[in-house]
Amino acid sequence: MVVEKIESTLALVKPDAFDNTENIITIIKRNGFVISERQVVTLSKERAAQFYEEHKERSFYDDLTTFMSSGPTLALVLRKADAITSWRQLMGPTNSDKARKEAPDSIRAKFGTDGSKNATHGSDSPQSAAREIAFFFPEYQHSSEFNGQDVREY
Ligand code: RTP
Ligand code: MG
Repeated sequence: MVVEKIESTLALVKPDAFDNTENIITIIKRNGFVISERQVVTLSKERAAQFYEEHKERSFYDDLTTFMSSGPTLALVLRKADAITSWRQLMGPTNSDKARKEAPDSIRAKFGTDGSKNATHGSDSPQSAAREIAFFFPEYQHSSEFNGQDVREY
């Protein structure tokens, strides 16, 4: 018997795409993800800086944290087999202008603005997913602790 390992990943709908939340959720569900947590939050500049701490030496860090604290963000935990890679694939390239050329069906192509305001975020590894899920949902129980049946679904 093949047992698929269900993964959890953190997705954000960033402030530039917040008005498109319902469209993005429709795409997420159509692609087989289960939304097991959701929360709307407006990040302070400090909290945005903490979330994107890995980029603190980068030239775009100040612009990024200003943007991320400019309005509401929707935080989601998405679950399915291979969720981390699968969600990044669905988002498309980091730069929304590049996404429109290379992956026109992607979420960043459809809803993003440019190279920094790019509609969505997705964790890039199991370690990032664990840290980022805990950042927004400190009580979250990871999939390995579940048989899948107790998970809430939005
Ligand atoms: P994310 O972390 O938001 O899912 O995006 P990513 O992995 O595709 O890209 P990453 O390299 O982690 O960059 C984080 C976010 O910083 C902004 N950015 N701006 N102006 C620029 O050159 C630039 N480069 C990156 C984007 O909002 C990117 O998603
Ligand atoms: Mg990243």
